[in-house]
Amino acid sequence: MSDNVATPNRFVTIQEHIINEQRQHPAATGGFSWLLSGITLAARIISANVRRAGIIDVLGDAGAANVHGEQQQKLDLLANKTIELCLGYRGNVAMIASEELDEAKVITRGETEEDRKYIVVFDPLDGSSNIDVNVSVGTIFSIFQRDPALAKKSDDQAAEILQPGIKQLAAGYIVYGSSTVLVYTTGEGVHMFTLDPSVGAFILHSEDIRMPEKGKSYSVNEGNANSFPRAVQKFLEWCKTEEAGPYSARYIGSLVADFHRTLLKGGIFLYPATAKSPNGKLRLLYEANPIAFLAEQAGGEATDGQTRILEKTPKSLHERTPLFVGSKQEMERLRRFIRDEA
Ligand code: P6P
Repeated sequence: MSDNVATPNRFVTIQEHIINEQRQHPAATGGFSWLLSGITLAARIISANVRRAGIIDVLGDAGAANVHGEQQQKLDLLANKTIELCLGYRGNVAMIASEELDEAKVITRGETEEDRKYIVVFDPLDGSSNIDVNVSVGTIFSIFQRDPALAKKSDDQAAEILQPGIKQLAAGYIVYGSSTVLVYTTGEGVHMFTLDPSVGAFILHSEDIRMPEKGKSYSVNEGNANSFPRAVQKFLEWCKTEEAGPYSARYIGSLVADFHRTLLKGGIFLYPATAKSPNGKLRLLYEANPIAFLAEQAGGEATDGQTRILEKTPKSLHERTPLFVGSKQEMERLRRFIRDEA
């Protein structure tokens, strides 16, 4: 081609990336890729609404509270419905669970097991209370295969959903920030895409992201510090010493945004048990688990202070957990303070 002809940069869309990943698994039927494309469609719709929140009537309270007693935002319900519809159209998702739904929901009554193969759990719009002040928010998702053996043990249809995080087939998040970025893993590394709104496609930004072994910041709501476990208080005091750096404090108050920074820059995010949330505030199934899967795939770690997050088996859909996630060096340092306090 002559030199003076502009050639578009070679870009890879998320659909192409997912298909390429699928080709690594000869047994893959394409149904999983089809499901992931349902999530990327929902992400584009939610992004369009988040970006116009001040213009269209989607700001503010929806006038109802969720199962956790939290005031639902209009965008929470819009995001929830969008994901439910986009997954329903895929025809292979048996059940969903969401922060905004009290109970698990059957969305496909297909005839064959292939029709009803997957379970998707998600937080449709994490950090939504920040929307009104234009702070980044996000969607977090996690995909499992159904486990009929669990269903047989209980008449609760949600039993199949209560699987440990190590069973996740895929996990990811979309952060609606200065740009809309989707990060996902299927267990083959962590990959990041940026939404190009001019063409409505997620374009590959980085493949196989590695979390730095050590970072320069810690991320925690220090307003709760007086009720943190003593070991956590000592760790944070250490972070402020010349010996440690000191570390910078960075806290946005949206899990997805705070974790996205930790994934790319390293460091540590902490949401410990507090007086107000004695079991931690974050939910195991659709917040801690997907974040932990991504962190470990990128070379980081995630625990509840004692146990690896991915090895915890949920006892209920909306179970909460303390969450410590980040670079190996900070996680090891925290572990030493916890061991010394034991
Ligand atoms: P706090 C948002 O409400 C959220 O669920 C997470 O996104 C975030 O990490 C956490 O709560 C913030 O909680 O108590 O610091 O406001």
